[in-house]
Amino acid sequence: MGFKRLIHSKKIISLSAAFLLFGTNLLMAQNTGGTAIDGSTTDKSVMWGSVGYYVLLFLVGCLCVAILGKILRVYDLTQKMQGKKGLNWNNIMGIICLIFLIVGMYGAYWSLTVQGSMKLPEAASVHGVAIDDMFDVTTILTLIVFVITQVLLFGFAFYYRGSEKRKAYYLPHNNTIEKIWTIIPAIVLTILVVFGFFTWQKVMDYTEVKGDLNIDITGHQFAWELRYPGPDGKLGAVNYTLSSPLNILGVDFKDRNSFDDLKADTLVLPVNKSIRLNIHAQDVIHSVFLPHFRAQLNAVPGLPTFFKFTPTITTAQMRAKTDNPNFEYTLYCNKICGGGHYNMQKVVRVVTQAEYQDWIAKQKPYLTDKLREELKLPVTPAPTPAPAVDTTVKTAAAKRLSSNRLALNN
Ligand SMILES: [Cu+2]
Repeated sequence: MGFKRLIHSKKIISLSAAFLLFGTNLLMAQNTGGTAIDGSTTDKSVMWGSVGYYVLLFLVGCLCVAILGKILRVYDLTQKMQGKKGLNWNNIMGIICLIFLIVGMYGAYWSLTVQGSMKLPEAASVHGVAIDDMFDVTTILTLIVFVITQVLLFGFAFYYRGSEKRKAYYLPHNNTIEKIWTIIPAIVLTILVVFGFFTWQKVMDYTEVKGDLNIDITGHQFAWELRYPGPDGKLGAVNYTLSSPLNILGVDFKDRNSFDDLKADTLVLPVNKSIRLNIHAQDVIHSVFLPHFRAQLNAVPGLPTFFKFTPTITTAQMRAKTDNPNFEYTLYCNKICGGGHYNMQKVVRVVTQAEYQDWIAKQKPYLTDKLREELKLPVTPAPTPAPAVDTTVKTAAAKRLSSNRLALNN
């Protein structure tokens, strides 16, 4: 018996030693983990090191619980051998349930406060506020249900733990309870679904509104291309079969509206104006993702689509709000579309109307002289179409833009 116990303890000691050695190696690997090429410390070995560290902690925790269980069992048996009562396992299990409830609730609170603080800053678009409201209502409701059910579950397990003093009440069926726990969740879920339906209707606003600023965004491996309308406020047609190294987007110059279209590197948006992003893809599925505006829509080859939103907070205002002078809105690709997927990012800048007009006046035409040569188009500029009534660019800046275009074409 003594020898057996010795072997048993030897097993435990050697297991602990192996874990210690493993843990020390991991910790050393974390400390000596080299820095990445760009000087950042987000090395993969560090990440896997810390994953291994937490796995190890979990295993050590399990080992401690197992050892504690064995000690209690030995204590229980020795008590019984001495003719005493032994441990009350019902009490132990009840207390474990209570501890689980308290630790679990603290864990949920920690997750809500620490990880909850990592969420995005306030929504910078009209519909984004509605989405955030829906998210908040859903979180609050589920949080209330979570707290009530967990307290009842573990509280009951503790309070009504097995006892010789009382007998369990046999409850085969109770219609009142059945009605309560069917009707209340049904009402709450109906409210959530209806709320979600109306929010969705608002987000996917497909109505054509005069004054929408149309911007073409095209995804390809691995970049986004932007095309803005010229002074006519209209984007020319595109046809992917016309794509060439000089005409990447395949803009169709049989359409007169194409002649004054502009290309841009940064997605600049005037604040409080309805923006319509016309979304295209040329190779695989990409996804236009504007997290700060709570907007995302897939870019599918052969299936042009669009997403409308109205930005409400300028970049300058957001910099002041977040107390971060370097803050920039960003456009991402949210589909893993290949090796360079991570590179499909663009800076988005929300500016005032005046700033926007200054910026658009400086953008270069999509139809470059080289492209004009390739398409054998006359060097003289195409006649400017009558300005559209609904555009917001009928100002001095627009006139300046018009003369700019003439200058560039000459
Ligand atoms: Cu992509």
